[in-house]
Amino acid sequence: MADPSLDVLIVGAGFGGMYMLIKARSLGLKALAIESAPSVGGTWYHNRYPGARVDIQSLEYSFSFDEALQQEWRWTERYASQPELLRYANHVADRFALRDSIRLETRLAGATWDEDERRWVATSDEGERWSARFLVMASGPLSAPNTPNFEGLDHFAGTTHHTADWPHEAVDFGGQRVGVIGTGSSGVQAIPEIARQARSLTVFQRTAAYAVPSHNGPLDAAWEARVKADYAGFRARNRLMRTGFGCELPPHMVSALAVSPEERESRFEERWAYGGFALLGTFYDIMLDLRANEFAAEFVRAKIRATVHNAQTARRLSPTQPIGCKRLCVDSGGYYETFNRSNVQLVDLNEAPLERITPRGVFADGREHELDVLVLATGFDAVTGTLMRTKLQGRDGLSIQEKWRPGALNYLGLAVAGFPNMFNIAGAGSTSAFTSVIQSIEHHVNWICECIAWLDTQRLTTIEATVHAEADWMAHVQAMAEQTVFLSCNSWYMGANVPGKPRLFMPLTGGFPAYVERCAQVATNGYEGFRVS
Ligand code: N01
Repeated sequence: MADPSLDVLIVGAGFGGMYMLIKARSLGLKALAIESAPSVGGTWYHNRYPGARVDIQSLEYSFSFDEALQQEWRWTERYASQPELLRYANHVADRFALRDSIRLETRLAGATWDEDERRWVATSDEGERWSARFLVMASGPLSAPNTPNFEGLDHFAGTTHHTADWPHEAVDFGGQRVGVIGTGSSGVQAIPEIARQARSLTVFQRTAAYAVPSHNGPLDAAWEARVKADYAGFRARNRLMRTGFGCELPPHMVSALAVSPEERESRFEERWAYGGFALLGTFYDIMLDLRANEFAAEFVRAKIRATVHNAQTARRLSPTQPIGCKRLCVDSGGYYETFNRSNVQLVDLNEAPLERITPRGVFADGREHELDVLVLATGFDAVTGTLMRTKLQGRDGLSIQEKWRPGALNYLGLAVAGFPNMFNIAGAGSTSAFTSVIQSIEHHVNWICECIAWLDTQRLTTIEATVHAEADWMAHVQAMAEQTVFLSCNSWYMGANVPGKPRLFMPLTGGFPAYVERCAQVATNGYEGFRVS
């Protein structure tokens, strides 16, 4: 017999799930979070490969909802490492006494909408059952590892690790011949660390990455004190930014096409010296106009040529797609310098495709590269992957797999027509992928909780996005993407990294403030675009 007393079942106990639990409790709702891992922390529990760290500054990539929390937590570095982020997640769980409402090592097997009861009935893979008025999917946009179907992978006689599912015991690369496939954010972070330890490292690259320096180091105490003197104001200024972060160095509202080559260069240099995503804000049109974008792209290519000694390697490491079209990689380990090491070699899979994995290594470039360890830094079945691997059934038996066959249909990034009382955190159709995701999580959870409180006040039991509102929202997401350079490359933003996945641009590019305003309008207008009963 399902427990009838749950108001909210939350799937996931990363930052999204934990904040949802905190807010749901504050409304007096009976909530439970289930988490498949043996720990809270979500992405920061699983992605513990060497070099893993956040690509947004720690003072901005953290919760803002509680003044005491943000004052008392001390980040040690400008960009926090994975172990520190995991400690922070655990601190949040303890500080807000969440653990008794989190069921660890519990995986959602499926959930079905019961129309008669107007509740979700969910089961775990161990056969536990819950019934809940609301189902909140906080399972994370980057939580389903993508393992390409390489011929022979199962027969590799050495050890294989995926960056997104890294072992919890230390991996010793000392004396080992290591291969890394993949040069996105995870590969760019892991490669320098592995190169320092391994006997040899072979990097198999399909698409060259733009990596910008983070200039990471100990967190500047004076900067921390200044931010903490008015943390609420700092957060508020960040919420006005298109990305929800970076208020101390906002985008320069001048076109890259409108300045002299000397000014362009010196402005790029300033941002390069500052580090991180700031480079993309050197001119306002870098992500809007391919000509402006090319100036920024060429600036980074020149840095690659100046760094990498071997001209052919530098050429292979130089990306050709627009910069920022795939997520920019923020480098703390000296990514390009790594290719000057004598124990590192680069294999360009465009010149020499990866044919198969053999028991002894990788067959590419017309020969076998012998390896002891193979690291797959091949990313995620992003945004939809985790839900698509779950048995979710909405109204009239509609499965999420059927619903999302054409792509991740949604309204406001928060709801899906045909799936009443189900909400998504940091899902497709929201701006979360382009923001400091914790700020997006806070916004989504606040919106969801206000919605639940409103339903309760109105004595309503169900809320569901209409097909019409969903279609309009999808058209809006596509129209916004068309105004940018984001459609000019194959990225996980559009599902292009997973063979067979529908190509539909998933995140909203319109900027965080406009998105927040639209969500607020919907609520103010009595949840327009939703059917309530
Ligand atoms: O994954 P990716 P990621 N054969 O998809 C290659 C966040 N993140 O884990 O580009 C050969 O970016 C693939 O090649 P291509 C961040 O949002 C953040 O690195 O598809 N190669 C690519 O090079 C990020 O964007 C941090 O041609 C194959 C790589 O594998 C997101 O997670 C750190 C292949 C995958 O790159 C994903 O990053 C890490 C194949 N069959 C992650 N299939 C921070 O800094 C894939 N590849 C916070």
